[in-house]
Amino acid sequence: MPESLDNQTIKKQALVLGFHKVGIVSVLPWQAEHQASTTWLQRWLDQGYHADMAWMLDPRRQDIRKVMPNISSVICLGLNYYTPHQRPSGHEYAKISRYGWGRDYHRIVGRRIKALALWMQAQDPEIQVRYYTDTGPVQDKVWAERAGIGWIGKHSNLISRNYGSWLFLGEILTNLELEPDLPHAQHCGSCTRCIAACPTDAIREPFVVDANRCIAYHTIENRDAELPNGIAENLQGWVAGCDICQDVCPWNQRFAQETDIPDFQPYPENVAPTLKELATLSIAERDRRFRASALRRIKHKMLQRNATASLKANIRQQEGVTQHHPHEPPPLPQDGSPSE
Ligand code: B12
Ligand code: SF4
Ligand code: SF4
Repeated sequence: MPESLDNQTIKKQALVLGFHKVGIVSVLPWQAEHQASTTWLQRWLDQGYHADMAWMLDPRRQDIRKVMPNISSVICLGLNYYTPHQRPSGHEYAKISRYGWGRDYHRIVGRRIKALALWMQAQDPEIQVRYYTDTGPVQDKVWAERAGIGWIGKHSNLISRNYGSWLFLGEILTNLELEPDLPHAQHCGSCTRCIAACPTDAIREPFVVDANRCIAYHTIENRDAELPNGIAENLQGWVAGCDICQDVCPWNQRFAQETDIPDFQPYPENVAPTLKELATLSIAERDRRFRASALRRIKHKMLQRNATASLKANIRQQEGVTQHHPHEPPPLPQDGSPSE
């Protein structure tokens, strides 16, 4: 197994390529803890929390050696995508989540990961690599937490001390032997803001999101002609993903920093589109607006469905028919809140 590159040299190169976070996990010698997260994954699957995402059942997700049998290390990478634009607050506006505001992160992160992987191989042809960003049967967040990039918060997203949770994640699996970093400690403490703020009670318990109840799942993945009632009534204007649990997180409120990657700046029409215009958007217009965007994954009919459902929910609310999700304003965290 090659040992030609070390931890620090790889990290330096990752930073040169523009990554904001990098950390390394060694899976040698193989230990049970490398599979520990699969207990949670299996439990999540057993409860049906994956909804219609059958691809989540891929057994390789449970054991990284099935993805790369001669794996020695996982190089985890993060790219900050936060931009300080704020959405307007009127009911007439459609909300697009931040991950979809700019160019498709699969391309932007993928291009950089590929560059790092090719650079590694150029240093030593014995080095083998496989790389992913949301694209493989690999648990991106779990490996990133072990690599010390951040911790998995109670909303189940990975939070870093420097950028909050506005980080896209990816990783390089390699046969290269590398010195590992320490896993990141938890810093949610007794805070439960994200759980209290979720309008559909999708965070069933700390760290566990049921996709069947999650607005992000229904607006991005659900291809049915209609959204279930409990979701449609509580969309709050979201038409593409949902950022509510991240927006309320104190780590994001205090530590988000503007990204230096121009590709993540929002397309001008993505921050404040109206529900009406998206509900009636033509296919040609949708293709023009979302060119090279991650939102292309949301089919034209789905986008129209989401916007129409939000419009209808607004009308019902004005008529006083809808039962709002009853929750008190989220409590301020007592401990575990960011103190630096
Ligand atoms: C499936 C999926 C979804 C599904 C399910 C969400 C989910 N929480 O799993 C849906 C469609 C709902 C979704 C939504 C979103 N997603 Co998504 N999604 C994924 C995907 C493909 C797999 C995640 C996964 O393995 N889920 C399975 C469950 C079991 O895992 P988990 O929630 O991660 O839970 C683990 C831990 O919480 C832990 N755990 C569970 N319980 C407990 C209890 C204790 C005590 C402890 C210590 C640990 C623990 O173990 C679990 C299993 O390993 C990843 C990409 C990838 N390949 O990893 C992107 C990914 C997670 N998504 C991402 C994003 C950006 C989003 C959205 C923010 C997009 C948006 N704005 O709408 C939302 C966030 C919604 C939310 N609150 O989770 C990013 C997250 C980046 C980050 N900083 O964390 C990822 C990593 C893609 C990427 N490469 O950047 N997503
Ligand atoms: S993304 Fe929205 S619906 Fe899903 S868990 Fe977070 S707040 Fe709830
Ligand atoms: S809102 Fe609070 S509990 Fe939720 S992820 Fe952020 S710090 Fe953790």
